[in-house]
Amino acid sequence: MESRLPRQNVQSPHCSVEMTGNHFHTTQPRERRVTHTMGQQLGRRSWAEPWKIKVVEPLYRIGAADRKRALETAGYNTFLLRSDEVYIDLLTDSGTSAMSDRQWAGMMLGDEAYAGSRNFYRLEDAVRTYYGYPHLVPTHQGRGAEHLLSKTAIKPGQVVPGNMYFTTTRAHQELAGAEFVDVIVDEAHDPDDRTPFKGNVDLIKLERLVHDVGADRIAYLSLAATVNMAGGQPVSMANVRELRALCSRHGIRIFLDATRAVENAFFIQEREPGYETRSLRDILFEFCSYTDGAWMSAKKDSLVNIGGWVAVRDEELFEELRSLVVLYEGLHTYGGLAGRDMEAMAIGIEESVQDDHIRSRIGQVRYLGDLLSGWGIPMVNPVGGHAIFLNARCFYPHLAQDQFPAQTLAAELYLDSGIRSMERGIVSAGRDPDTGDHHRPALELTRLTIPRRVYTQAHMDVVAESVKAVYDARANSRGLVMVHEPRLLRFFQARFAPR
Ligand code: P71
Repeated sequence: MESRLPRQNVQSPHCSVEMTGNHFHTTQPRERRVTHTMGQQLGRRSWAEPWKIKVVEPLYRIGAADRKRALETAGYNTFLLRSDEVYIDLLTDSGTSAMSDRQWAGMMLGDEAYAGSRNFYRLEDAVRTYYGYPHLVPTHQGRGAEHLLSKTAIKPGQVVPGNMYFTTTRAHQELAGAEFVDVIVDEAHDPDDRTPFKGNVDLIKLERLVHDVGADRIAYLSLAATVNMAGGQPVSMANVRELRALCSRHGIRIFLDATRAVENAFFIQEREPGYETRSLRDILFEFCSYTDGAWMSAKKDSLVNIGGWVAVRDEELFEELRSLVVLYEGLHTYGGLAGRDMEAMAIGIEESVQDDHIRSRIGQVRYLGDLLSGWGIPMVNPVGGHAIFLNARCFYPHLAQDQFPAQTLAAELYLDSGIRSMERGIVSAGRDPDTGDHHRPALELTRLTIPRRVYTQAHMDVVAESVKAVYDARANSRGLVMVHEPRLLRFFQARFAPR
């Protein structure tokens, strides 16, 4: 599949910045003449980020012995490292974006009134304009929105079908008394299947579920675009359109996890016939038009460090959400946020739907993916929007899944270079509430998540070389045992020891 990046976003020819002093890489002889840019090596014109840097934050890397001690203290769990112990932080793209000068300026326009802040109305307007939902309830972040929607839209004993689980989403659905049923297409569970829309819902699986349990027992269809745990894989417009028809036939609502829906729109523009010349903005709006409402972690697509919302079309449901938000988050015009946070979010929404922004964002993820693929490193393909998902099973075929291959890989990467990644395998999947046994997901992945507008191509090169070093040493890894297991969302605070 050909990327359109090179043709549409070509680096300006007058740029003559000289790169100097990468003191971590002294293995190449200094006199060697560089004759090809990275773009040329990859057979395309080079392109550059559509921004320049105004403020910098220094990075440090602690030594190998200190990293070993830090990892032991953290119980081999990258969530428990202190960020000062981390060099390049690829734990998550959540709340880790760099805000623009416009967003920072917007922070000064915060109206910190308890009720009716002007920034709330700006946010409401942005959500109506770009996502199309008339009724907005702000929340402190995505899981606040998941909580409110799960409590209002689920009756205990109901079933929630969805295109693969997400950790916090499923936890809230289960806490509200529902059973989550995975109805994603089979291809999503196969890291090597290169189908373009691996996030799609399997209509036959959904239809069969409706038939088996009855439409009344289905609380709603939980549709995520893109699908995080499948590797950031997109849902096609055709799929959501067909889902709308199927769900309307049975009177079932569709709620969208819009956390990375702008990235989903990029893949539709790139891959779906008929959408090549449509703007991201248009595509996003049409996609949302097939759904009854959405919840959002604005910490991803919308380029803010904190914030979220839930928005719906139905007035009655809105009324219920508005009553609950005052109990759990704050008044319905701030939902746990400061006025300035809502302003930054409103501006972030506008910036997030710019075509050149998304091309550069996903282009950077692909750049890392292309390097790793070229070296034969096993990972989820096609590369998704927000991260590279390394296939830990293939790194460590000698480890059983309950020796935690993906957790092991995250630990090895940190030891090698100070890069922080995240386990997305058996530890994240948790236990089946009925049987008490581990969920054993087909995908055992370690995620290298790329924050938006934060790191450069040189950082990606350093990451790629570390992954290669760990891959080359893969036969030496022995796996981990879990020595402490929290009851809820165990991956955040679980502790491990070497086997
Ligand atoms: C990510 C996160 C943040 C996270 C969450 C749980 C474990 C580890 C890291 C958060 C999402 C998400 C989707 C699709 C809802 C949330 C919750 N993702 N839906 O990927 O990806 O939003 O974090 O704002 O509460 O690192 P929230």
